Amino acid sequence: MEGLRDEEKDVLQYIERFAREEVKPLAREIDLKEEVPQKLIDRMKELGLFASYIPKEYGGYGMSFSFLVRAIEIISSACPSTALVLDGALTLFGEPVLMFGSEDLKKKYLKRVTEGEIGGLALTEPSAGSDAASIKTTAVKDGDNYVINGTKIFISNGRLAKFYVVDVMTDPSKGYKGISTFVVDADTPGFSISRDIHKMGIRGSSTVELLFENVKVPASNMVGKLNEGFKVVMETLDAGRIGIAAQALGIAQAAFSEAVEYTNQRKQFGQLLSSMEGVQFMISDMATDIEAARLLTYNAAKKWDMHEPCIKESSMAKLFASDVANRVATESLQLFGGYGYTVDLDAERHMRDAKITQIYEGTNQIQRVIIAREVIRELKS
Ligand code: COS
Repeated sequence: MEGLRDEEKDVLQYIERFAREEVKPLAREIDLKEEVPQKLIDRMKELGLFASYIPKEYGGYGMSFSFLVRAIEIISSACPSTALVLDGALTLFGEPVLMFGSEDLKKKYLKRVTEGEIGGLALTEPSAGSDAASIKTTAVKDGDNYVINGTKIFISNGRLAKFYVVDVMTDPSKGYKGISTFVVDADTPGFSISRDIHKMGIRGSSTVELLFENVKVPASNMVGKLNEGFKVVMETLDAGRIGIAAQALGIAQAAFSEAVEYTNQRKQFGQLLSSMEGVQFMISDMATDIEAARLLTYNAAKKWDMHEPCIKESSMAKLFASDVANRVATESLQLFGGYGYTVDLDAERHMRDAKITQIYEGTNQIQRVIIAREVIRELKS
């Protein structure tokens, strides 16, 4: 746990116990019921997790991003849907407000985040996924307010969120240079959840479609400057992608640990699976992949903490860790043989949960575009 403060290391021990004793036993039920129970969210509040990353001047504990990333990894190893509640609240809502919000916005909303009120990010639209700059939701100035109309889709923390950071077009003629970002309260008239979206994995995480019908928000709720909202959301995703890398890492670690334990118990042809060379090769490759993903993820988090440029590192961590999670989840299931394919074990859930990490917060194809652009830019400079 290099690079963490002593108090952060101590808290991580509590989080490990919380994940092992309280979250993991509920993971199957969370998957089946498609809901993270309120009691787990309350426990995360009690443990101070929502306050952890918020600076002390806004009522938080001022812990590092590196700490948060490890907390997300640990909780994801028990249940990635539960981890996503925390991850979304802090990296997708807290971080943009922290980075770009006015002092008033920070005082108003970050305090509420520390108290466990959950936030989300509303960027994606039915026709604007990878091409994030092609959003159609508009915000038109009306006195001291802006009036928002449009639809957002695949919004994580959907039913839990009390407020969202929302990307809108304030000048549609200017492309990404006409995008602005606002905080919108979920109880604002005209704001509604138009449907729940049911998924293959991370099924406990609430994912929704949002409808904005003449939603009036004060101009003072703008996060950052007028028409500079694309930067807000891109930098938010730089942090968010490290969070997803941590989530992928947690899923990979859980799948791997369970499979290795099994190979130490299961005998075929008169010997333990773990003593067979073919199985050992699988174990070695997975262990090496996980270690490499962990190093990339922690390195990106460290750079984020040091306010160093980390667009490339964030995308590399997300790309690699999510691919590792998928490889490891598939190979781990294979080690369980037929048992792995049943719902009696968690192996199949890990495989389903892993898949989204290659898709959300930018598909891995988009991560490759970002990495290539950064590498070429670095070579030119
Ligand atoms: N971090 C910071 N700034 C970034 C950035 C990043 N990761 N990516 C782009 N930018 C900046 C660029 O530097 C540029 O700024 P300037 O105007 O100062 O030059 C501006 O944003 C526009 O960038 P670009 O021309 O590269 O925009 P494109 O429309 O070509 O698209 C990609 C850029 C593909 C990277 C962007 O649309 C993207 O990330 N798509 C994926 C969206 C996504 O992750 N959605 C999932 C949401 S789930 S919450």
